[in-house]
Amino acid sequence: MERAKIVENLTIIGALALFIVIGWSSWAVLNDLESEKPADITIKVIGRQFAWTFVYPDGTQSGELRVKAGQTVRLELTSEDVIHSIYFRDFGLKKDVVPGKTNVLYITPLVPGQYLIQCTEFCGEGHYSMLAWLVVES
Ligand SMILES: [Cu+2]
Repeated sequence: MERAKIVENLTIIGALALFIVIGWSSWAVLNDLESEKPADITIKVIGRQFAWTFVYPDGTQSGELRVKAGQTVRLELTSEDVIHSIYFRDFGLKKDVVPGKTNVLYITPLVPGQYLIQCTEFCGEGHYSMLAWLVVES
């Protein structure tokens, strides 16, 4: 076999191996993100133009998400109107909030403080104002 053909075959095999490694590791991360996990508290999150509402297990509602540091929080995300997307910038977490569907997102904030929650799906004229705070208490 001539040298060019050997290089060509090695390139194809190398690229294929690289795609398999990237695909496998991506699948593992995605599977971990999407799987059900034990949580300390479940909070319902309702998105609507142009505000977030957080509903706690005792039925109280708030415009801010208040949790304890170290708690694993299961967020059940629904929308009352259009598609929104909740984004915890400081945690690098984002999930679509879709009408008629319940998406789940887990967060475990460890450091007390205030963190911005944003909508990152253009949802209308007031999209820019669809902000809330995650308050992590010690
Ligand atoms: Cu929105």
